[in-house]
Amino acid sequence: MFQPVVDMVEGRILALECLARWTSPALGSVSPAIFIPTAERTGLITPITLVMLDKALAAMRAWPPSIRLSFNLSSNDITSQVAVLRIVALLTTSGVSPSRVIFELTETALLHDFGTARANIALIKATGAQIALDDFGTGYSSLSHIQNLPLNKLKIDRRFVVDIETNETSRMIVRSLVALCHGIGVDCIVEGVETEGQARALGSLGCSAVQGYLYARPVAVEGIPGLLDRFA
Ligand code: G
Ligand code: G
Ligand code: NA
Ligand code: MN
Repeated sequence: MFQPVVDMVEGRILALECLARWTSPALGSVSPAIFIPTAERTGLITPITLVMLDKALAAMRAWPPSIRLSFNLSSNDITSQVAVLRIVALLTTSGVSPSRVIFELTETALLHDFGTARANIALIKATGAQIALDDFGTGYSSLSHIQNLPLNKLKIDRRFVVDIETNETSRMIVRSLVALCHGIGVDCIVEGVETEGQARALGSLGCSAVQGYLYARPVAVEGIPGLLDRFA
């Protein structure tokens, strides 16, 4: 599935984030919160990553060139040089410009082996692709990651959006992260925007790049033309 990241000021799609979904013949629809960790434990995540990336890069050929692909990598992917070299090979042979691709990493993904992850991030960035730090503010959020990684984007976790209209602490956290991103030249994206009230509050804090059910739920490949029409 694909869910847009939108510029809420300009009302246009900046990127489509690829999200894994699995319908099992035996179990029906299984949440990625279940099958992604299972695939990570069993060594199946990298084959899944590679199949999904191949499909997503193929789907991108039908998108306007201004729309990027945002793609989640798991800890196992980013800490394996073999996996990253395969990712780079797909990127450089896909026929789409690697500069249109953003790889989303979480901080937990970096913790296991930061040195290897950093070297692999350099391999990915050498293709022209971009790096986003996902779910910032959850888990092991560390300013040293912002200091020590060549980030292009920071995605602020939805936990700060839920109560942004009523909780001054959430507002100040978002305001500070927006200022930090602005100061260091990193694009800031706020996740989980569900209501007009939240969007207004975020707008007043200087946020424009957002993602959430207010703008669009994840859609299947077949739904992308309709989505593009809606934002045209
Ligand atoms: O799509 P949803 O919010 O249900 O995803 C649940 C979790 O699974 C999120 O943390 C999301 O980042 C993760 N996830 C979804 N798709 C992928 C994927 O293709 N690869 C990896 N590694 N994680 C994914
Ligand atoms: O970990 P990551 O940020 O990649 O997870 C993205 C997940 O968040 C997707 O599975 C998507 O379904 C979910 N999501 C996207 N927008 C919203 C939203 O507005 N509210 C909530 N609760 N979840 C969202
Ligand atoms: Na993500
Ligand atoms: Mn996220």
